[in-house]
Amino acid sequence: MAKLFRAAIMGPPGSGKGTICKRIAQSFDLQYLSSGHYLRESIAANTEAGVLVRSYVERSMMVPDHVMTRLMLPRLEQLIGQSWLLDGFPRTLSQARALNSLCQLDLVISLNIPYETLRERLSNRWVHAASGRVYNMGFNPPRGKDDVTGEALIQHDDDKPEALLSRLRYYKDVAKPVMDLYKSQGILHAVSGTETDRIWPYINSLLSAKMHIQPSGAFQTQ
Ligand code: G5P
Repeated sequence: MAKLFRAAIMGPPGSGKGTICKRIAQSFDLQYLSSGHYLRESIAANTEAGVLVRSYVERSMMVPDHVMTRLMLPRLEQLIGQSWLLDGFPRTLSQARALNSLCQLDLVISLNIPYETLRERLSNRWVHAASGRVYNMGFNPPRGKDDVTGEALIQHDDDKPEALLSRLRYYKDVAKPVMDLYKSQGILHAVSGTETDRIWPYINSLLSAKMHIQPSGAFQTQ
C-alpha cells in the first residue's frame, strides 16, 4: 500500500493557496480540504454555528480556534487511511497543536508573496457570493458573470488596500509561531514568487520528490 501523505498550505490572503491547492489535488490525486470552503458551507447552512462564523468571515477576522478545530478535525478523522491536502488550516499555533494531536503532517508549504502583488491581485478579485467561486479579472476572468450560474459577482470591502494591509500584518503575527513549529519539525518549505504559474513547477517537483513519484507535465487549465 502507498504511504500516506499529508500536507498543508499556508499563506496570506490572496497568496494563491486555493489556486495552487486545486492544481495539487488534481495532479496528485489528494483529498483537498479548504477551511474557507467549509466556513462558507456552514454560513450557507445558516445554522447557529454558521451565523457565528458569518460575523467573523464577513469582517475577514479569524474564526475562533475552537470553532475551527470543531469544523476541521472531524473531517480529517473521516479520512483516516487517505492522503490529503489542507488549505488555510491550521492558521494559529493552537490550531496547529490540535492538528498535531490527531496526526503528523509530512509537508507544509508557506507561500511568500510580495505585498504589492497581493494588493494588485485582491483589487482585481471578484467572487460569486453564494458559492465562493473566485475570479481574477486578469488571471482567470469570468465569462461576464459567474460562469456556472450566470449570477452577478461582487467585490469584498476587505480586499481594499487599507483593510488588506492590516489583514496582512495580522497574518504575519499569527503565522510566525506556526511556521516556527513546522520549521522545528523539519517539514516547512517556503516558496517565494509573484506568479502562480512560475511557482507551480517548483511545488510540482517538491511534491513529486516527497511522494516519490515522477513529476507530472505542465498543469493543464481547462
Ligand atoms: P479563505 O477562503 O481561506 P484567505 O483570505 O485566506 O481566504 P484567499 O483570499 O481566498 O485566502 P488564497 O486562497 O490564498 O486567497 O488565494 P486564491 O484565492 O487562490 O488567489 C487569490 C486571487 O489571485 C484569485 O483571484 C486568483 O484567481 C488570483 N491569482 C492566483 N494566482 C495568480 C497569479 O499568478 N497572477 C494573478 N494575476 N492572479 C492570481 O478564508 C476566508 C476567511 O475564513 C476565515 C478567515 O476569516 C478568512 O478571511 N478562516 C479562518 N479563520 C480562522 N482560522 C482558520 N484556519 C481559517 N480559515 C479561514
